[in-house]
Amino acid sequence: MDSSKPAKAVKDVVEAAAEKVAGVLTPDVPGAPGSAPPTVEEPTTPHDPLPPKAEQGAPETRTPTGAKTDAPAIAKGQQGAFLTTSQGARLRDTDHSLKAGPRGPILLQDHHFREKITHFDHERIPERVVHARGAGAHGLFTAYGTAEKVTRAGFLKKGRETEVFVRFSTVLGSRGSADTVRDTRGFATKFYTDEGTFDLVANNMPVFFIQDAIKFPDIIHAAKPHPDREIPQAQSAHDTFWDFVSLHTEAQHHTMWNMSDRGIPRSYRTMEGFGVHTFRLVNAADETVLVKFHWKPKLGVHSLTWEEAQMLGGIDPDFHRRDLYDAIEAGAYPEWELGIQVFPDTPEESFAGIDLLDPTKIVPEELAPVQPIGRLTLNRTPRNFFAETEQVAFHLGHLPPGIDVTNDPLLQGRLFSYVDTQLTRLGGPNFSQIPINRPHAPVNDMLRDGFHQHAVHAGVAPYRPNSLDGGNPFPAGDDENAFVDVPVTVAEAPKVRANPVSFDDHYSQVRLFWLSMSPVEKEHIIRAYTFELGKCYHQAIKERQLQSLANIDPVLCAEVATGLGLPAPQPTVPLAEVTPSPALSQVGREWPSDGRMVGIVVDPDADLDGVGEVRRAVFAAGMVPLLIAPHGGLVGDLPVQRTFATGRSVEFDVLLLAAAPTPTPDAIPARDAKVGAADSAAVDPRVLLMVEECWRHAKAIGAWGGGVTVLERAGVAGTPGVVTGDSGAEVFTAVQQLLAAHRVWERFPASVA
Ligand code: HDE
Repeated sequence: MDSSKPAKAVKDVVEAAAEKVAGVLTPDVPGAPGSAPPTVEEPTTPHDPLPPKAEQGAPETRTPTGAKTDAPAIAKGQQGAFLTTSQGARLRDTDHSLKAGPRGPILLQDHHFREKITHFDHERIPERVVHARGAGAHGLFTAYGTAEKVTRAGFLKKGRETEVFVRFSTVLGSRGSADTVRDTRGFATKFYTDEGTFDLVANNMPVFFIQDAIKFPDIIHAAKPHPDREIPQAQSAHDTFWDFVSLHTEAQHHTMWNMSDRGIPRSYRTMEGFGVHTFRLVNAADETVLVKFHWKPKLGVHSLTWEEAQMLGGIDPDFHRRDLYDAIEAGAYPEWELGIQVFPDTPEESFAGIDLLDPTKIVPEELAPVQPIGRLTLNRTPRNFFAETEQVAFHLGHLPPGIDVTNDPLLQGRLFSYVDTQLTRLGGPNFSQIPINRPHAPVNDMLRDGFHQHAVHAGVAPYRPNSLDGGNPFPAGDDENAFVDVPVTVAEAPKVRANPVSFDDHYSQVRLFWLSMSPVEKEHIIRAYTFELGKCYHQAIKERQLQSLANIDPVLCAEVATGLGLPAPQPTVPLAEVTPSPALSQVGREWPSDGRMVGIVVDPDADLDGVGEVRRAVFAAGMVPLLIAPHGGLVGDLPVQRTFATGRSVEFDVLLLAAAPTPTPDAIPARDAKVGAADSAAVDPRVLLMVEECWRHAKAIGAWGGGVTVLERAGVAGTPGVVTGDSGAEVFTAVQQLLAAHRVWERFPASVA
């Protein structure tokens, strides 16, 4: 290769690769669009629509009243080989409007033009007022039967399988915002049970900013972009957010969770989920217990580093949804166990001194263990994002017999809000008839008409009592599995706008969370507060928040104050005596590594047999190998997924180096911003950058053969979590063991205890 003439050299390489590749290369890693590889020429022979991709699901074909139909799911979208109008008339041409001559104006009579443009003009619906950015997937919930004693809900009986749809989301950003911002994540699950739909509308954090739903517009207005400039998008690092949470100190607990690594999850697959509120379960004997719902991910709880999250915002703003869909496509089905913490249903509605109606408090798992009651597996991606993920409508009032609500004032307000919001977002009261929302239980309500009515109701008497429709529908009797409104006694009390006194403690559990963190997690929290407050303009707001930090912990406060260049205040309330909860920490254990991304740097001089072997081992371990090479196409017989120009370290969980590629002709500053001015005589600077970033982000790195030279050039050889070996297989095994701990934390000894 003549590197003195880069443009020509690149052309030669590309032509040689293209010749070799023609007709051979089909993607063997997840993510390629379409269910069949396209031809270069435009297909012109009419045929039926292609089948969906193998891993794609869709809502079951049910009628608006919940009955199963035999219609093939694909026919719900489109059918037949020919282009038609919305009324099914075949069309000859959709590329030219009907005009008065080739140079004349469009005729009003062009009904195809008008239909096409009018429909397009109305394609958008309002995004969700919160949780606008989300990604959904279909799956299956299998009950263990362990909850049978405490609830009569049929879907929780041993061995029952229930179809589900789950939507994960961020809270603050608009629909097109980045996935990896620091924020709370939504984790909403629709269980299509045969006794009525159950929606568990959860978050990845177990507490909330406010104790009363009437404050929801306040916290959201404070956290969303400023109303004048509409910045910043999808983040809490701004004055109005910190203004509110520092004045409204019941928000401090949730804020600490956001500042912790939980605010930047590695993946939806590595998030816990929490119902937040306490619910009431009722069994067949009408006995009740209070419970909190938890989702526990099979892969453990893991997060990004802050720098990774920021880089991903630019390099792959769809990182979390891509990760979810790629994992399902690769067969690494995401799994969670559903668990409950169970508390006696006493008149005080408290446990171990913790008020169970206060949504700013947790009950540590060490005091009330989470008891597993079933397993969720996500195994199908949506076929159509809008129809499924956008149109799904969750509501806390979607409850089957056996699950009831409590008087948590946040939960009570949510019971109103979730139907109300769909009326605008989904254009009317019939949103439960949209395919993704159709129940899988027989529906016989007396709701009629309204925009977008899909049911064709029979009869003349949608009222009760009636005799004209033979009395139908009938109320279910005691033995006919009706929903139970548990007749809870409400204590005699004046009608007031006030909270219980027990809600007044705003700091003790924040301290509990802080003291439960490992040193490295504490450092991340300090850095997050320092960054976020550092982005605020007003000193009064920083000082006010420092006062809250002083009431939580003096070390935390002092470290953040130093970063802000402000004095650390003294606490205004006594520091709480608390027992840490080790279950809150994310580090220190080992987890499976399914669906992780393994980047492998290769070039034509690499040990390609060894690389082929490693690729097979990575696939066999349920992970995805991505070959990173000087150019696209093939290296040897191996297909390349990333080039030095397109790949970036943040896409990979571990990096393997099988070669020390010399700078390729496109490694010139004018072409590639990643090149920089580094001395890149020996190794391509973009490969060095990849190694440096992986090292900084505490990722495992492995090398064999020529790859060992890269480690030496990057100055990381022999450091913790950097392994070398005689063969790719040996190196991959060692790296896989490191991956079990998620990151090589010992690379960064923490400075706080
Ligand atoms: Fe929500 N929330 N929320 N929320 N929430 C919505 O409903 C609301 C709260 C949560 O993927 C909205 O359909 C109020 C807690 C998730 O479609 C809206 C209050 C928790 C999602 C609404 C809360 C959540 C929403 C907006 C304070 C965790 C996304 C669009 C009392 C337990 C669901 C919509 C999806 C969505 C209201 C607080 C979780 C406006 C009034 C606490 C996961 O109705």
